[in-house]
Amino acid sequence: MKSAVTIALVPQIKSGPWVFWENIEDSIAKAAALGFNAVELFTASATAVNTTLLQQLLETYHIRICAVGTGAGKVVQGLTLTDADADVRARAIAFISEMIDFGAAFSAPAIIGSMQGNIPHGTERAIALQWLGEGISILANKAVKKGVRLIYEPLNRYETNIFNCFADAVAWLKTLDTNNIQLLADLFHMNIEEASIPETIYQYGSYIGHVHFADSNRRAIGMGHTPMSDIAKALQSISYSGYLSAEVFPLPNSDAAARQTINAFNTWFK
Ligand code: LER
Ligand code: MN
Repeated sequence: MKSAVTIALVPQIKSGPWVFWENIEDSIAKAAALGFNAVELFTASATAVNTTLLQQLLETYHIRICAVGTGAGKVVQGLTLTDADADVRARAIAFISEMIDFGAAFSAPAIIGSMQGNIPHGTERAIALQWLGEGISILANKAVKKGVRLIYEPLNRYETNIFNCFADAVAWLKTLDTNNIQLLADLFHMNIEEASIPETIYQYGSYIGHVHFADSNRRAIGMGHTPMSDIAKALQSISYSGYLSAEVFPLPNSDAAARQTINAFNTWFK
């Protein structure tokens, strides 16, 4: 298993659960100094960061990009894959498609979290799920061509009314004509929605492609009451070999949250 920490470069969402917010070089330097294997980037768009500069930074600091988040498409531009307006859905697909290109240049998958949206008022659930399935299938096929997976993230009930539990997300994924989608196990969302996080990991382990490493209160692991021992055992027992990426609030500050995260990672997984 590999460690990662989030870097958000979108000023409009400064209150979100991301560890580093500074300019990209300082953030990457800090992540590398703490010994993280990778950083997860949250950018305003696919062109927000100069990729040549980014490549140089990754080489200088011997660190990788583990994934790119696409949520700015919703937060900044109001796009989702389930908007009732077909034009907005098409722009959401185009936005994520460009993010797949951006991530794939660094062998990193794109994550569909908040871009899944919500079943709109006045729209039948089956119709909205059809829109979501069409969009995600197009994007999963695009990701195949780029040699990366697509990561879909079940969110808690306060963020989406689509799928909150792994069981429902997996049942729906099986209806799609693609096997290039993996699920994101965000321990914060799972703490709210799953009956048991370890049992869910045992049951759906083969679908897990990424983990958001967050405690029950969305602070760094060890700062809440999530039972990490059983979760670590479950991840080890399914031979999870991907990243545990700290998508947590920068509390009490970014540096302390990052340090707490890497200490927790080393405690449970080294
Ligand atoms: C994104 O990874 C996520 O978990 C959402 O809750 C957006 O904040
Ligand atoms: Mn998450």
